[in-house]
Amino acid sequence: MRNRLAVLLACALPLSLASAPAVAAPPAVALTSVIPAPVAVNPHGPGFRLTGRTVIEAPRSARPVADRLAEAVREATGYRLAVVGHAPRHAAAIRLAPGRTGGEGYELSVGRDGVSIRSGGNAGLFNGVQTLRQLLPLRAPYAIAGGEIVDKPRFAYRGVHLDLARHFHTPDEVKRYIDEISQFKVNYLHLHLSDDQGWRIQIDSWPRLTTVGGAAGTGVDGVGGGYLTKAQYRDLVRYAASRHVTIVPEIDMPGHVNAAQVAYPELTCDGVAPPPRTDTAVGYSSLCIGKEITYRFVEDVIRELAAMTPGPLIHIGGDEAHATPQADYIAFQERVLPLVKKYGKTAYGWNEITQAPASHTAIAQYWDTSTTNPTVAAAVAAGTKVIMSPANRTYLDMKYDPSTRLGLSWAGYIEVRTAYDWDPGTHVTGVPESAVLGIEAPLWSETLRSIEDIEFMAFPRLAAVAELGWSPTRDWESFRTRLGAYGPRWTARGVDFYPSPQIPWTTG
Ligand code: TNX
Repeated sequence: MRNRLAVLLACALPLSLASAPAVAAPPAVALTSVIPAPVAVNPHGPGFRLTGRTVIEAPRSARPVADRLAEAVREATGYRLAVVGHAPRHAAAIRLAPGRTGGEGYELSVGRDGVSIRSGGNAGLFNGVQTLRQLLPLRAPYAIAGGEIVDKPRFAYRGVHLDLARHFHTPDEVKRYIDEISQFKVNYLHLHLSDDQGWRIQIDSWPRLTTVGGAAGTGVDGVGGGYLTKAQYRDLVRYAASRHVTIVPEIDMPGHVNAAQVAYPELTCDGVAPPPRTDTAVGYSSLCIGKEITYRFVEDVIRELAAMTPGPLIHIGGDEAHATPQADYIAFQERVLPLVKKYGKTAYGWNEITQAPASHTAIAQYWDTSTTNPTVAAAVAAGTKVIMSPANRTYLDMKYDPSTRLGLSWAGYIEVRTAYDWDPGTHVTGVPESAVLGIEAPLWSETLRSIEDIEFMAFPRLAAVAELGWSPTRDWESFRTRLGAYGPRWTARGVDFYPSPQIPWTTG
């Protein structure tokens, strides 16, 4: 029936069109459809058709990026492309090559003979590869539109956060999350490794932290047990690094420490173990600020964390310490923030740390829902750098709307447009863009158990946050169209994203 229709149509058409295939090949994906939007896009000229005979050419130094590209192409198309040091001059190839654009920037160009991605380093080449992945159609023929893209990030820090304390998420789940976030050029993953309900990272000098604090039965509702061994953590660090993602570990203190105190009652002021907690209350626990053992504990943990973390940052929490008197809180931070430096790392903490002068050489994570915070502004004037995570814009654990099955709503509902329509460089009074290192989207796990839960809350909003972190301009109409066209890619990878009514989803 369909063939007969094609013949009838062909007869009715002028000759040149009649000889075209009855079912037209899908158009190439436009160069302008990439998320996050590149700095400059110049579509022109013939494109390139990727086939199983296309080769990937890369110098030895870029081999890890080339291998990742080959893996991504295999997953997307089934083609097993050869990776070679030198392709013949006019061979159809994707060429990774040194370029003038340094750091994380890259230049991508698509012509008849293939694709070239140039950058001064592997981080830039990797970012160019993520762009190319989005230009590959979902189905054969794999026509890639012609033209050039020149690109680099607005902010150096583009992060996401994942709470392993309220519910433990396995290394395989974290890896899957890394695979997804890195496609949007997210380059930091902050892991929240301890809280009242659980302790999730092996510390050799305090073994009960995990044997007790990470045991089965810990976590919200007693169903989030588990912890990372050092070997698993190191493996995650390596896996993330191969996707140009740096792991930032967090141990939350002086509040959020109930699980540690259950394991080690000497960390309380009266030496009595508190009951384990599996509820979601916050702000009731505190380390004992006047006891020396507190600082032996903190230093041991920071030393062991620093030794297994190649990245530059250690997050020491500092939020919601409502059970710590303010003077004690400041005294604690004046001792602890310098400890991070002692072990060769930069201290990073929730914005409450800005009450302490020692935070002036640290990084504060702005999670406040207000656009004014005089304590933070004063610290910034004294040198503190800021990563923007306003809870009413970037918290991926907030419900999309009142009907969302998962998540919380204390900071409001966050639909995609709310996550997108703000500017991290001007959002907070007294925090100019020059003080902003970047942006991070936290994902707290009180209501989340599975990787499906994580993905449903993160996507599509994370794409919005990623664009704010990378792209120089913001355009909601353009973004929502590009996001709508991206949906079938998540579907193809089995990612159960929230089908926001604000987005014109296409079916691919
Ligand atoms: C506030 S944000 C917290 C967390 C909760 C989160 C839930 C922050 C620094 N602290 O303890 O998990 O809200 O949205």
